[in-house]
Amino acid sequence: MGSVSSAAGPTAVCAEAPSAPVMAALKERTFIAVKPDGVQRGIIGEIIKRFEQKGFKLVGMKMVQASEDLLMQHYIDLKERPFFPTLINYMSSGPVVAMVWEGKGAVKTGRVMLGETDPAKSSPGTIRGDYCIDVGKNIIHGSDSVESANKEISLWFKDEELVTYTSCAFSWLY
Ligand code: IDP
Ligand code: MG
Repeated sequence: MGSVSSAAGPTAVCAEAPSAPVMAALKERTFIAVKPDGVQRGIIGEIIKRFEQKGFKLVGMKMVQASEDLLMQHYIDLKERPFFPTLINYMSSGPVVAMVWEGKGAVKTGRVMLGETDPAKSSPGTIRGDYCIDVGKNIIHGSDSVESANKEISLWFKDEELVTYTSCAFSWLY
């Protein structure tokens, strides 16, 4: 008979507690938002499902009718682009679902899960590849670097809106 893992997790494989830098890497956070078209088209649940099933941990979530001011700060790097006014109008056209997901490589893997900015260039199996057609209605936002994730999280969430807890799946994921 081989060894049997307990319901609490495969402790025999993970006898030592991870070092502080390893733990920090497992707590990387990304800002994900279901855009107004994703909300209106009923794709919120599918997006949450994909991040949950991947193994990322949800540490913050709320519905927001974003102000123009918030959106202009969020997209400040794009303010000179010709589509900027349309983008602000699109993003303020209805509520968005703002979320923070945590886990190893959450930023980079999150972007892979989203697909390309242009849904037409996004592979099937990605969120944009599966659920939308047009670059101006691409249903989801995801941070493009750890630095922008930190900026976006602090723009959209107060510290007390983010929770700290241990997921029972942790030792089965890492
Ligand atoms: P990203 O969302 O994949 O990071 P960005 O280049 O940061 O892409 O652009 C932000 C958002 O601006 C896009 O998700 C999309 O909604 C919109 N956008 C980008 N390029 C265009 C365009 O050429 N026409 C219209 N909207 C665009
Ligand atoms: Mg971007």
